[in-house]
Parts: sequence; structure tokens; C-alpha cells
Amino acid sequence: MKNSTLALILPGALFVAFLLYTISPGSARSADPPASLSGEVKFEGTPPKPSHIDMAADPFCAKAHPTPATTEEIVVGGNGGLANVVIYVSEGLGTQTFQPPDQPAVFEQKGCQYRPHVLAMEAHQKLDVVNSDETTHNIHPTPSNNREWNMTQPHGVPLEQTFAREEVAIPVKCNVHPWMKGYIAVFKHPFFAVTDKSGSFELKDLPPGTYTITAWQEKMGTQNQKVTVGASEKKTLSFTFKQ
Ligand SMILES: [Cu+2]
Repeated sequence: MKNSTLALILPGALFVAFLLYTISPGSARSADPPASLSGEVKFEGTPPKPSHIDMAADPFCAKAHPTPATTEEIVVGGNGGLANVVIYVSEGLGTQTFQPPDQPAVFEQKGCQYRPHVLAMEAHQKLDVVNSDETTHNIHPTPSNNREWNMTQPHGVPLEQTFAREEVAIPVKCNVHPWMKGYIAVFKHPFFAVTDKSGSFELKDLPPGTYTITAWQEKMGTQNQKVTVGASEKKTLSFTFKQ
């Protein structure tokens, strides 16, 4: 008799516990341990030869490069890794919102070139524009989804700006030195990376879900891949650009 009562009560209690678990506020989903995506971006074929930049118009810039600087539209590393590719979540985050980091993003003018050549940052994050050169630069982003600004920056003078909206990617130029070209990609979430010469990237702390991952390259455009990641899952993804 006792055993059969228990046999009735126990499944019932488990069922109630299950109901409480599934309808509890702050669903278990948001507490799921995050996933990560890593991989490589490769350039297939023979990379175009970068051309020399003639900086003779500004003696400071010319002197900064005993070996002439080269164009940076397509930068390929020794193992075929493609640099300056922005990898980011373009779809799948729904209505989630993210607080931008307190740390500013830094865009430096050094040797009359932008460092990094491609910067990725968050909307409303502070942008520190640094002029490390002993010459005057002019920094002029030409966005299509943000406010345009255009400022002269003498050596060592701080300059702080921000972008309000997502945009991949904003071309940046210098009206003093026409060879200076760079890009700033702006996101409303923290799930982005920029490849170095190894072509490798990692997107960390992704909430489990299904995403479109986009790879953007300034000359070769964009590529998309769909991916689903579960809790704690570490997946790899690769992109290949050819020209
Ligand atoms: Cu300049």
C-alpha cells in the first residue's frame, strides 16, 4: 500500500517541479553558458601586389618611411590569411541590447597611415582619434548611416568622437594626405572581430542561438554563413575570398 502511494506521488511531484522549472521567470535560456565561434579567413589565388605610396607631398610622412609604405586594400599573410576582414553577427540577436564598453576605441594616425587600417567598435562607444605624427592631419569619416564630421588635428591634440548607429563600414579619409584611407565598422553589439595577417578570428561569449555571420572586406565585399551554436559550444567557421 505504502509503495503504491509513493508510486503515485513521486511522478506527480516531478511533473510539478518540471512545470515550475519551465515557467519560472528569467528563463533558463538566458543563463545558458555562452558559445564561441572561431576560424580563419583565407585569400585564394595570387594576391595583387600592393603598390608603393608616394608621400613626397609631406616631408614628415616621406621621412617616416625609409622603405616606402604600401597600399592596404588587400593584405595577405604568408599562409594565405586575409587581414582586415571584419567578421560579425549580422542577424540572430533579435531585440537583445548591449551596453557599450567603457574603454574607448583608438584610431591612430601614425606614419601618415591609419592604425589599425580597419577598426571595429560599438555604437556610442568613445572613439579616441590620436595623431602621433609631427604633422597636421585632417580626419574625415564619410558615413551613410551616421553623422558626418571633418576635423583638423594637429600633433598631440586629443580628439574624441562617437558614432550613434551601426554601419559596416565607414570610409575614413584625410583631406591633407589623399593616400590616407581607413575604415571604421560600428556595431550595436559586441560580437565582432577584425582579422590580422593570420586571417584568424574569434567571436566570444555568444548567447546560444542561430546566427548569420558576415565577413566584410573593403574591396571584395561580403559573405554570409548561417550557424547554430548551443550552450558552451565551440564551433569553427571559415571564409575564402578570391579575386
Ligand atoms: Cu593626414
